[in-house]
Amino acid sequence: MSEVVTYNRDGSIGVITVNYPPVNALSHAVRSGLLAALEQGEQDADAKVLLVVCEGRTFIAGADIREFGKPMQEPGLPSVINRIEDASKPVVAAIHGTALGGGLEVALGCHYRVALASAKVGLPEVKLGLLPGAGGTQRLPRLAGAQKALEMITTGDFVAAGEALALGILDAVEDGSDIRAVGLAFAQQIADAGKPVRKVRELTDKIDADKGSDVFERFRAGLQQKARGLFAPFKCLDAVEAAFNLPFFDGLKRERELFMECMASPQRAGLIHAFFAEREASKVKGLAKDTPVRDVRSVGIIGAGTMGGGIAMNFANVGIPVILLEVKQDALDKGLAIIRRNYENSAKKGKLTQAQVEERMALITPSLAYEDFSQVDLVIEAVFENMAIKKEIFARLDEVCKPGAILASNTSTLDIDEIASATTRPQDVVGMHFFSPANVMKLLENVRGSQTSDEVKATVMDVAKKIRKVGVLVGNCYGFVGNRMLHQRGAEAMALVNEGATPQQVDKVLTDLGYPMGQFAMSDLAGIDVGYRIREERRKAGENVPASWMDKLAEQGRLGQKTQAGVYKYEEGSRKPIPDLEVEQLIAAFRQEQGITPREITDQEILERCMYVMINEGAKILEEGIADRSLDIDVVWIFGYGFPAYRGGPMFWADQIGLASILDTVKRFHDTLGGEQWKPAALLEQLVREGRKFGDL
Ligand code: 3H9
Repeated sequence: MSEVVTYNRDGSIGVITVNYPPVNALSHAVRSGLLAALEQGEQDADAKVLLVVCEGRTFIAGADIREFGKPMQEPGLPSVINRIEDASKPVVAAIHGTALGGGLEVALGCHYRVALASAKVGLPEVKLGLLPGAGGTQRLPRLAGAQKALEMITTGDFVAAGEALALGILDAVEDGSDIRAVGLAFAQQIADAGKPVRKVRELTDKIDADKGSDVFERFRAGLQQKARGLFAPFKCLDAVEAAFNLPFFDGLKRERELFMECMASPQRAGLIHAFFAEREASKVKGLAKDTPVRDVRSVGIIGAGTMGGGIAMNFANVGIPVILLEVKQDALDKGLAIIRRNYENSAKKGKLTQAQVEERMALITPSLAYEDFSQVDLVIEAVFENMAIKKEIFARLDEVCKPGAILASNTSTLDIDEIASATTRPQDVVGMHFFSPANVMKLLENVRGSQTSDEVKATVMDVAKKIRKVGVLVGNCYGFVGNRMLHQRGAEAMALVNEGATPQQVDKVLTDLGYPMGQFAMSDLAGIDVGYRIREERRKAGENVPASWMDKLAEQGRLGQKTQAGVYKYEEGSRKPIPDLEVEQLIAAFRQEQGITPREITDQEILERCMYVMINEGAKILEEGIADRSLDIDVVWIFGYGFPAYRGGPMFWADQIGLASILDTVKRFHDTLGGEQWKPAALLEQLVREGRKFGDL
């Protein structure tokens, strides 16, 4: 008998227990163990009903993703599930935690399903570029109907046990926490009532009801909008439709074909890389697993602007009290009003109750006095990018904060060590770089200074988890990982416009690649004044930052979306960028002033210049140890800048394109355009020489 799946009997119930931490994924050992245990249960004459239950934190959370890409070992999951469905005695699945993907498919192969009220079920394969490939697309519609099955399978969203019960996916939901006891009691009821095996594949009501309905066409039209550029959601739709047009086993065959198409798609590879990269990023290289983590029970935030307010919401959302500090009462009032408006908007959309809005607001205490920070565990400074002001603030924090408080800056570019030098406790100073809008964007780029202690590094990574962000720890340099690469892309995008491209042409190339918005639409969202201030700071510091037409926009008060005019113009209440003739004229005048004759620029050149300059910079970032691994860079870009997860992140994307061809192009731009940014990174040259990839590092 397999060690990960065991069989034993409890009275008249034959219990099949899966124990394969951390999430009972359906590895080869689990699949063959399930088959063996099932056979044992069938042969056990005293077992009237069989029960499938899991040890640990969850029911089976899916196929074992780590086995993807390796040769498949028999038995395959679809045949294991068919075998369960064909069992001679009723089989009950008892679900706790999350029954996901292949896990839910196993449960659908069982004849009855009971779950704890806290459980969730879902078919999230689409998020990995796949579709449920073990009967999920054929069985779920037979229980939940076309509409709900399509929603669940094309979005991958989970459904709570209560809703799953109402949809017919589950047969019973019980309170409590002991899944084995709940499962045994339910299985006993089935045995006592003498209920027969009930095969989901033989249920026809919902199939007959939705046959020929227009739901598939509606979904297809919706996906053209919502799933632009994605492969798997459309295949999911085709597979579910097959459940309505084909007999069950032909539908299974069709599902298999479509599953294999998804398996072979580069999007699947990108999404699975992104899945593991997100989890790996939380394990900081060189930081011992048992590094102590400080308790963060209260937070002070300096600055109630867009950033500070958004950051405050993150903490209030998870019940951590915040003191929000401003210098002037009206700025404080304005900041709080914006936070309230954001919460009220969520309430209007039904995402929060009014009571929750009030609870969260009550967790945010306004303040005008630094002394109020004397007992907080963490302070995050979120004022604008000015080193002198930040140093003044940190010196003040050093005076008022208790020993052991973590002093963090939300700076997006400035030197953490210089900020830390204003205090007597550089070991407690760290960067915590949130991304705009801070209450929405998932990334938290934590920046270690040269003296930041391990305990502080571990704590800020832990804080990221607590506030449901994806934390990445990076080194200290201008712009860290994200903005340092963005800065190169931005400069290149600006140069392309100087040379003859339009902002909308540049942006379209980037959105065609899969970014949700282009470089210039993003500048408008962040505020043109942000980049302008940074350039001005650098000029003041004596750096040679060339003049730009975007400086002129800022000087004219065209600050982006907030003034309804930036690189684009915006209609009242709309975020849709509209190309603006005035800006075209301003750009034309700038070119003339600079003596530039515009030329035709191809989309391919835009793609290569915007992306390869980032890759080359990414290689330098790795070389310098600012990022520990290429996956850290990928995570920064996916969660902070909307880089399409299905391309796996910029460094993974580069590996797919081939580093040799990227290096050739970088060298060509170095020869023709010049500039430090096009100087090939030594690491890139080395990897090409050795025939290796970023992912091999
Ligand atoms: C599928 O089922 C295909 C079938 O339809 C057809 C087949 C023919 N495999 O997220 P966490 C690891 S596709 C292997 O930090 P949480 C994860 O890497 C699959 N490993 O915990 C991590 O490892 P480590 C459909 C997996 O509590 C550890 O478990 N299923 C898998 O925040 C803990 O994970 C999915 O897409 C896996 N399937 O969240 C579900 N899942 O400790 C994907 C997790 O070494 N998983 N690991 O870093 C999830 O959504 C979350 O992991 C879950 C737990 C909600 C389960």
